[in-house]
Amino acid sequence: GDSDADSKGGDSDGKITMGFAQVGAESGWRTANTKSIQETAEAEGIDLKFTDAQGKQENQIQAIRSYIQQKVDVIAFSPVVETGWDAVLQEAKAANIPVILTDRAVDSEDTSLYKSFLGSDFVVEGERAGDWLVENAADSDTNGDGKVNVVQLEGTTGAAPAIDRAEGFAEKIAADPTIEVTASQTGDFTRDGGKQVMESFLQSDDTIDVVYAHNDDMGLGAIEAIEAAGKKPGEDIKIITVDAVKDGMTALSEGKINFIVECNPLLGPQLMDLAKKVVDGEEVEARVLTEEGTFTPEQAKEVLADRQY
Ligand code: GYE
Repeated sequence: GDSDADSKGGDSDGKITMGFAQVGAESGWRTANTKSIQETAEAEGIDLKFTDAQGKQENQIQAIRSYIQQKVDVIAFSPVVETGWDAVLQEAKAANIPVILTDRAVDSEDTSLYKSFLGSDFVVEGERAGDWLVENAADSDTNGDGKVNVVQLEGTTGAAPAIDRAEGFAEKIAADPTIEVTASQTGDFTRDGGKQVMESFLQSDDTIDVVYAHNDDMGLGAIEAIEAAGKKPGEDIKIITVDAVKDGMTALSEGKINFIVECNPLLGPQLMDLAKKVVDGEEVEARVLTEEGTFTPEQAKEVLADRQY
């Protein structure tokens, strides 16, 4: 057939080709997310072209441009940061290649640049973390000085989950004037980043009651720093994280983390379903939300054995 027919998923083998530009491999969440996408593509007979941008926006843009050149049927990606996507998304639109955002949002005002955004509501996740702290404020004042001093380990600067998890949390803790975020810095969603930032926080402040980490990995890094400083994570310093990957859930069940807000990485099935529909020209929902909950240590113990990731 001509090149037009070839670009519409109607190639000779009838297979849909998807170009997927992943953020990187920064966390347990990301590893599970990648696995879910690759396994589902395989199971659904979708030809997946996959790139890992190693946390760099310019690498993602380059990958998307190469998918456009290769005339894939659909492009999906998880934008490392929110801003700066309009130009490359215009190029995809001009080439008639539908784009699906997964996991993270972009801040483009022109929503015709993508067909759908599949992922969590990160503001709600931050709110759930904040609600827990407000409910457990008295208990979280570990040094009993009447104040709940919180240090925040932020995700990647400019990333939707970092911006939104900070926002939702701040909104909820505003209800209790004893709770205050005394320091906040990025740990880039990595274990090592969380450990290093926590080490410096501990050196400059011995009144820290609570760590709020934007993901499990940074919380796990903070645990290492807290233990190295001779303190007990979960007791001397309470820890709240987001994700609920296996390593996080294990620490939660051991009482080293006190509360985890779930963020589901298993987006593969919903993503492939959306991809088939947009390639077929079907209308899809502009926003597809994933369902998730929260875990206490007791709940973590119950589900840990069956945790897939
Ligand atoms: O929470 C974090 C990962 O975008 C939801 O990215 C994702 C976040 C996740 O690095 O662990």
